[in-house]
Amino acid sequence: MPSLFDPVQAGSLHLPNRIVMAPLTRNRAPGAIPTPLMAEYYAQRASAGLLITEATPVSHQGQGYADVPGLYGTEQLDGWKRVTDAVHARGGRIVTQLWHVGRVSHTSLQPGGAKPVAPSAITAKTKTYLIEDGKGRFADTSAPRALEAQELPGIVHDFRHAARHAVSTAGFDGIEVHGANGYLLDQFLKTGANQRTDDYGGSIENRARLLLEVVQAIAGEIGGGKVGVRLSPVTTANDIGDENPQALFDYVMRRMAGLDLAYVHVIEGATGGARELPDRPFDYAAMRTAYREAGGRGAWMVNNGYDKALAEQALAQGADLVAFGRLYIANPDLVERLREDAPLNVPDRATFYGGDARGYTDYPSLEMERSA
Ligand code: 8OZ
Repeated sequence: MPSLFDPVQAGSLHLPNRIVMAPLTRNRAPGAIPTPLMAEYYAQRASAGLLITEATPVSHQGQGYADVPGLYGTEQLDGWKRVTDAVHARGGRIVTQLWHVGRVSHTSLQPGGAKPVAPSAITAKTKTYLIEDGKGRFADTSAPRALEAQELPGIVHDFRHAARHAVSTAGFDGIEVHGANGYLLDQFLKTGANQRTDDYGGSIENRARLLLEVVQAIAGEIGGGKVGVRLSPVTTANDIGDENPQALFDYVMRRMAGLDLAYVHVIEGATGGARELPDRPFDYAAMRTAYREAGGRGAWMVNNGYDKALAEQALAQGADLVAFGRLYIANPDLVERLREDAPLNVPDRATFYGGDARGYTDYPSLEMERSA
């Protein structure tokens, strides 16, 4: 049985261990440009088998929160290049998570103050995060407009374009498509947000179409072996839900199987919350079986509330990689701490979103603690 500290191949990514830094929104990129502080933050965590960046909009329209870093402008790409250089200098591997928030946005964050876009004109009962006069606050999302069918190739183009530049200009080792947590691609997937009557709504095949087109386009651009996909079958994050997630995700997995992906990343349960949802049972093993039986060979990455014991259990049950979120906020050397069963620093919620180095790059490593 593999341990967390054994290497694994994920598509074209060779990972020295099975511990992954989950994507974590931190809102520390004013003007959507990655900063030198962000380079330091990711480089501190370079011993992870794989780093996944915070969610990163592929277009201005794809942005839904203040001070998240983008991946569509020259200065943004230059900023990210400093991040990937710093991680590579420390021997790490880093992919970026490509994001379009869809309806989870606010007119003040959209180009020209326009309405956010969505599969259907249904407002998400959720909050977004704005920064005004240097002060952050949560605000209701704005009412969206439904995307016209002829706009969808433009969305696919934005993802493909961002993926190309992520790898060729910004120096990332690959990308992860954010298909989870109630953002645009998840909105198209699920009945709670998608009431379209065209080829992108109604049946499971239609609702999965945009996600599959995006992943296929990116795989064609940079090679499937550099592409991961994040999914959250039963989360209620950002007011999302589906009438029949098992059938939906079994179908998505069978279709993904042919794309030779690096990995599939599954958030089990409610994002950042309960792993078991009694009112929404879901068989993750069946989802993985659907993928494997259709020939899918990507690494299987699990996420949500894992500790070392639960992670080892997941590996024993067939997972290949485990992504840790909150533990990585507070423990830059999480790999070493888990290896030694050393005490873990506790993350400070007050500094999760926005701010400066405090609660970001000032969590100590074991080495720092021992030499203090
Ligand atoms: C927390 C705050 C803002 C965004 C996600 C990108 O849930 C996010 C996110 C998380 O996937």
